Amino acid sequence: MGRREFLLKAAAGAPILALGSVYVLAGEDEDAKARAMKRPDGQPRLPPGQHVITKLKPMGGTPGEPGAKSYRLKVHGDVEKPFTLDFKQLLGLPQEEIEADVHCVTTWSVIGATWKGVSIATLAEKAGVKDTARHVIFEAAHGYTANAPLDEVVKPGNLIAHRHEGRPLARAHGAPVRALVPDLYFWKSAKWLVGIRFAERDEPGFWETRGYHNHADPWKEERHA
Ligand SMILES: Nc1nc2c(c(=O)[nH]1)N[C@H]1C(S)=C(S)[C@@H](COP(=O)(O)O)O[C@H]1N2
Ligand SMILES: [Mo]
Repeated sequence: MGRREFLLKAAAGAPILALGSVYVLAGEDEDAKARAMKRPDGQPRLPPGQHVITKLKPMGGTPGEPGAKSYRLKVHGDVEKPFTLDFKQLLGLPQEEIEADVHCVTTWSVIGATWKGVSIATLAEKAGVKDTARHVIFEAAHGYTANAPLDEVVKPGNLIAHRHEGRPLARAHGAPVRALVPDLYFWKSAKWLVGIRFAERDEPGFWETRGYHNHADPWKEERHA
């Protein structure tokens, strides 16, 4: 397909073939609709500089162990009762199914996908987070980390997710378990999650030490430092 045809199809919202996978560039209509919708906090559903696509793009990274059987999640740091959960124990905690939008710093957004998992607030409560904790460090396979303020992580709508769109999470998207912090750019949502560490001091993570913004609010376009 030539560039012109590609652009015409993209503008018409037709499915296009990109890098071997089919993505629907949902088109300007969908962008305008999502921008006109308001969130409960009054912000537009689609943050500035973003456009809507219909499904997650696999954005890479080095996958962790795929098996649910050997999976362990460590909840530790500035807490009274650190603990480790296997996958079965994670499923034994109260499960939440939510609809959440995600916003990737590369300018795509997915609006209204479903996610299932355990609320990070549930894990924080179980661990007994100390008053001195101010930050959360997500720890993933192969040393990937992402940091975020405690009060923006321990709140409703943030999950340790193991299902997406009614199916187990795909390996490319972090199976068996990833973080989901939808109100910050998606790089904060660590895939192949192995630890949640509560910390007194901030600790900029993988992308935050490579030029990305430490906070990553999509409505403020906190893309780069
Ligand atoms: N462990 C790990 N998690 C990660 C990454 C990574 O490289 N390793 N990349 C991040 C980035 S930059 C993005 S945009 C999202 C992409 O998630 P997706 O591939 O499911 O779309 O995952 C984030 N989580
Ligand atoms: Mo990214």
